[in-house]
Amino acid sequence: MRMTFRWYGEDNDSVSLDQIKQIPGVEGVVWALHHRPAGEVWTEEEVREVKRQADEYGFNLDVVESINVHEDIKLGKPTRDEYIENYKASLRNVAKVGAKVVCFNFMPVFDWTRTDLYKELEDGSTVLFYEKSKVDNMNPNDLIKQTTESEFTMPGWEPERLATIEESFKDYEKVDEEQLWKNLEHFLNEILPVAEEEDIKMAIHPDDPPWSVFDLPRIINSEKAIERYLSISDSPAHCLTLCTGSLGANTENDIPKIIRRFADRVAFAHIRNVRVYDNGDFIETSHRTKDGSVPIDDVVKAYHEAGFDGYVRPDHGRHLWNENCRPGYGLYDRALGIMYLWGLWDAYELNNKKGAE
Ligand code: DNO
Repeated sequence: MRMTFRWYGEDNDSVSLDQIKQIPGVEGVVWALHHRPAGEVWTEEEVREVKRQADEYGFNLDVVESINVHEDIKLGKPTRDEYIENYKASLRNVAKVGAKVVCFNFMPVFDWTRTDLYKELEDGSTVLFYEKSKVDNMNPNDLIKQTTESEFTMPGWEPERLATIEESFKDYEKVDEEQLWKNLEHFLNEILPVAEEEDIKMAIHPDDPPWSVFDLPRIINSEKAIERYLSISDSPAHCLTLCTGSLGANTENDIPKIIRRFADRVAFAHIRNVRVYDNGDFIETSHRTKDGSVPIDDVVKAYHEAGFDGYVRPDHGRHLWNENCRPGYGLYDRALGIMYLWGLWDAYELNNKKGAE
């Protein structure tokens, strides 16, 4: 497993590259041009600038998260063609600085959704929280207001996208799940040949949470959905970002089983834990198995058994020790998460070695 750490870029993150450098075993930063709205081309000049910054610390730029897909592509509007061409141009440019994996998602309008960004846990740390009944009864505009109040812009909650929210909701009245699958397939048929040429794996991120919010269709949310997704193409560029926290919010998703089944198509692993309550609420906890509902020890075991040599990152963490950081993306808990993942991995390695002796 190749360890990475998400970094939002110079002047856009509370965590610096020299801090990341001190976390054991991190080879690369997971990056993006966060200032570029979905649909625009990422220019060669801009991506080369990120490369220059990462080079100073010896980090690779193998993983991009995300090049966001313009809403018109998800909606299948005639204007999608231009945005698809721009997406191809961005793929060609990120390949120039060594990108090997591009994470993306196909969630209508909203990316990940939470009702509370600073819910206090028993230990005094704060975390991201999803209260199901609240979302079920909430006006989307209130959720937007609350999510974007933070001093940091939230990935997937960019102002340009949210400015056209009412129009988007109207457009989606005509797009059901089947239509969304069709629009996704069209996008993939266009993009995968370019990705293949550039030696890039396109790794779709599952829906977070893995169910419909505000009656918008969501389709990448279960083992069955992943099976359908992967059957769309045999291209080596057609891959997954397997996010344990997103899929894990539905306890019917047996994540170690999903990994054991599809490990060879996982290009990028997001590993984090969530504690799911009987009423459907969930809270993000520390990475440790005992602290949540996802068996992170078995998740790592499944990757280890598969000889996984793809990219991994610790995902969201708690906000600890009064850290002022982007919600879910502080330094401390993600660093602790990495050490937990290495601890498990090394123990499974040792176990194998002992077994072979
Ligand atoms: C949230 C992230 C998501 C993810 C995108 C991938 O913290 O996991 O925003 O980056 O869904 O496209």
